[in-house]
Parts: sequence; C-alpha cells; structure tokens
Amino acid sequence: MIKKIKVKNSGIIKLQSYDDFPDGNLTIAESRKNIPFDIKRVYFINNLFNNKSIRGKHAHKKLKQIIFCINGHFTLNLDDGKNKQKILMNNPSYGIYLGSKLWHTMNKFSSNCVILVLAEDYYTEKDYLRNYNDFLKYIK
Ligand code: T46
Repeated sequence: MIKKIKVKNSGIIKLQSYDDFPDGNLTIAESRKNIPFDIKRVYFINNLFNNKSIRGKHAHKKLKQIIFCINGHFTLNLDDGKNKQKILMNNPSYGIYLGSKLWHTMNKFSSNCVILVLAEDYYTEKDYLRNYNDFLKYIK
C-alpha cells in the first residue's frame, strides 16, 4: 500500500479495523468521520477472472468517491492530467480518495479481488468524462 499520494484530488483514507485473529477482522467506515462526505451510493466489483481486463478509464466531473480493495489485490492508476501514480491496492483498511477530475483506471486484478466503492452521489452518466482528450480539455 502506498504511503504518499502525488496526484491532485486524491488522498489516503484509513479505516478503523479490529483484528480478531483467528476469528476475522472487522473494519468500519462512517460518514463524516473517516469518510469525508455523506455516502449516497455503495457498489462493489467482483468476479474479476480476466487478469488482462482494464476498468475505469474515465474521470468524474463532480463526483467524489473512495475506493477500497476488500479482498485480493489490483493496481489503481491515477492521473491528474500532469502527474501519474500507480497504487497497489491490497489492504482492506486503506482506501484511496478519488476526487473529481482525476483520470483513473484499474487493472492487474487477482481473481479473488473485490473492489468496494463509497460514493457521495447517485449514478449519472453525465458526470463521466470517458475520453482522455475531453478530460484534458475539461481540467484546463
Ligand atoms: C468509478 C470506478 C471506480 C450504473 O448503472 N450505476 C452505477 O452506480 C455504476 C457505478 C455503474 N452503472 C453502469 C454504467 C455502466 O453501464 O454499470 C456499467 C459499468 O460501469 P463502468 O463501466 O463505469 O464501470 P467501471 O468499473 O469502469 O467504473 C466504476 C464506476 O462506474 C466509476 O464511477 O469511478 O468504478
């Protein structure tokens, strides 16, 4: 897991976690406590059996989210239009803040990978910038 974020509109979110080995771990996310917004939407991505697949490939105009890898591992690639950073996501207690105007892709999934995302708003396709050149124009 990464120690320092170099791109804009991002950050590291640490959740409180209880290690009850060998009886499991319990990890907590709370709005306005360790999550810096009210959560309106939660989604998860699993069944990542194609280790060549690439997800994301977009930025959001306004939406703020936090992304976690709650099982397995994957690589999160961030790009603020100037700086790029690759993050190995492999610790369920650490999330990455995906602010607006941050191009992100996810790849190199382990087959047991489960991605959990907490979002501060409902889904709307109008908020997506799915073309990289449109993203660069938008952030100027
Ligand atoms: C993001 C990354 C981390 C919905 O109808 N409602 C939803 O809430 C979401 C998240 C998606 N969809 C539809 C839109 C597409 O037709 O589900 C389909 C797959 O979504 P997409 O190709 O955008 O999935 P990813 O994994 O590329 O991106 C997702 C989120 O969409 C995105 O906001 O930041 O995870």
